[in-house]
Amino acid sequence: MYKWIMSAVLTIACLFGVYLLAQGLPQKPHEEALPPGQEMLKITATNFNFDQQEYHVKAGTTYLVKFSNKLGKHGAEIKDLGINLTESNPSQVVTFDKPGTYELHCSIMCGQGHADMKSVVIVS
Ligand SMILES: [Cu+2]
Repeated sequence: MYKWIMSAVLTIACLFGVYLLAQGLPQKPHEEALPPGQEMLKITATNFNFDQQEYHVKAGTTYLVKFSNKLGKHGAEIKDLGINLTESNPSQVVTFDKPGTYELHCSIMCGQGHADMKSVVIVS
């Protein structure tokens, strides 16, 4: 008589299990999925600052440059290297060929602190 309840509960339990599996899994491969020889450079922006004053990268190495906003709406631009990352275009694969110091600045008019929102990327 209550057979349908059992199968309903079972179905819900199965769906929940699949949901948990789907939620838990994607995290890891994302971090590990860099091709061999490629490294990751993460740039995070908050209101009127990047998370580091200086980003250090190795010359001649290819990086997956990843940008994200923690607070506010910003962009990350390095004009000399042709890099312009925003929320809608948050990553780019870049090979830093030439050693040097490159200015990184915000590319989106974000407010009062915009003009001073600068860091440097040091390639050495
Ligand atoms: Cu800005």
